[in-house]
Amino acid sequence: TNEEAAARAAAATADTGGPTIFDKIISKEIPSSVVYEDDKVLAFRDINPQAPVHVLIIPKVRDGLTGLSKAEPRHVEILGHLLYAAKVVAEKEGVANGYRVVINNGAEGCQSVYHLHLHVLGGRQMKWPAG
Ligand code: IU
Repeated sequence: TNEEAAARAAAATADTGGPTIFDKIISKEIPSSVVYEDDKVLAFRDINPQAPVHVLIIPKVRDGLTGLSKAEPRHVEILGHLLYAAKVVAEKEGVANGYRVVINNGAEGCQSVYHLHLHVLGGRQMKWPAG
């Protein structure tokens, strides 16, 4: 199934601390559909959307934040900034009535890109529990 394939893909990747595709998205070397941007964060449409609205929000400077599990006290400000940006993005995308914010962490959490990112999903009825 797609679900199993996604889980396998995530498990096959590891947190090497090396550059990721998101560096090229930040530098605009790889084009993306930007929905929000400020000095600290970039929000762009997921290339493989799982809902009518599926936006990723990332810090422009990774600073060791390959994933949430690497968070240190110095990251508290950017973590709050990312979460606030999720609210702004949801409003901009017209889904403020209902949406989901997700952080996949680590292989078992289905993380596939090791540059911290929030998923903002909306535009359809979400299910609980998440898969
Ligand atoms: P994950 O939480 O690490 O699994 O999420 C990574 C997301 O990045 C996933 O939803 C991909 O579809 C998405 N993505 C992207 O938008 N553009 C890309 O070039 C690549 C992945 I590679």
